Amino acid sequence: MKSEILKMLKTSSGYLSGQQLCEKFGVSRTAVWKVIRQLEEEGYKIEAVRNKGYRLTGEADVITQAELQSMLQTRWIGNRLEYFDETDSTNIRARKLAEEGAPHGTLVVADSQSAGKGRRGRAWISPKGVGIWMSLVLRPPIRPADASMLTLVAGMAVVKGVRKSTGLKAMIKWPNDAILSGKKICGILTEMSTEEDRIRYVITGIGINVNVSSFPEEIAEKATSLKEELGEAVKRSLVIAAVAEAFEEFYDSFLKTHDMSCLMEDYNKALVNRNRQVTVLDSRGQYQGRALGIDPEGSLLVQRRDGTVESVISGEVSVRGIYGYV
Ligand code: BTX
Repeated sequence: MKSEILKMLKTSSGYLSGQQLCEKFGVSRTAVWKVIRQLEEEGYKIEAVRNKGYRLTGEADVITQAELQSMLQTRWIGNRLEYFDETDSTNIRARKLAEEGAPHGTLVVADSQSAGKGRRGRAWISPKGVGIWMSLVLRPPIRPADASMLTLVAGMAVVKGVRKSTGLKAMIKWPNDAILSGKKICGILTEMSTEEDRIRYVITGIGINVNVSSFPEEIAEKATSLKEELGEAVKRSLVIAAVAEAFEEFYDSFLKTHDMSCLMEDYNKALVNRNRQVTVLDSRGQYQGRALGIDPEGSLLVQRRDGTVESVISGEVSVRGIYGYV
């Protein structure tokens, strides 16, 4: 009922009468009033006028379950939706839910994380009320070896969603960052659970700095937010909805071939590393070359000075000029 009332408040041009709401939902005036109170507590500004009813005044940057349900236009992402004011990590929450049988497309969103995770045990800074910290439970019918490409699918979704909701020309830094002005706005963490040679589930965690206005000193040089780049605050639920819609579109294309063949061209257009000098750090050591783009398997092709082309599957790839690397 809460998300329905919210939807009605958002779409109605005038006042919504309390009486009409009572009749529509078959509840008492007090029950309606309680829902309005809850929405106000969550941050919505609602004007109540006697004999007229309720009206939303002004935008609120809220990402609660009711808000997201009123915004999402997806087919399967968010059919189950879990929202936390605060949690340790949405990836941890999503993993728990997946273990308990949560369906494909379950979306976990938090307003803040106390133990946001990056790759290899690194921390992801996730302050309250200013970012998108979310994770998707996926149950893809693919081989475990192909799951790392879901990070690339998510990267494309973030870039498209950010462009659509803000107009900012976000770019992808292979394999798991999205950047603006050479600084990181988003990190993606994909984790999976397998059984023999089968995927039980994949968790794709996405962190986007939306209205973050200051970062700790150690990342201040290499991190930025949509608000910093745009010069004004951005409504997080809009970005979440746009990213989720784009994810569904790209995921469908990915599933047609179980690889990046259908997406490769668009991916490479959004790839900030393309045609730039990169330094590859992998288990064999370090070398330099020019990034050519990804191949259908999602590997980054890097041309060495002697002309040979390496296919980089994993490992740290640093890009000259990005995040201040030299
Ligand atoms: P990563 O290992 O590539 O990047 C982590 C590094 O990025 C950190 O060591 C730090 O230098 C830098 N960093 C930390 N916080 C931020 C930030 N807010 N903005 C920019 N740079 C930062 C990237 O790992 C994967 C991050 C995934 C985060 C999402 S949030 C929702 C989900 N839940 C969860 O616990 N993780 C994912």
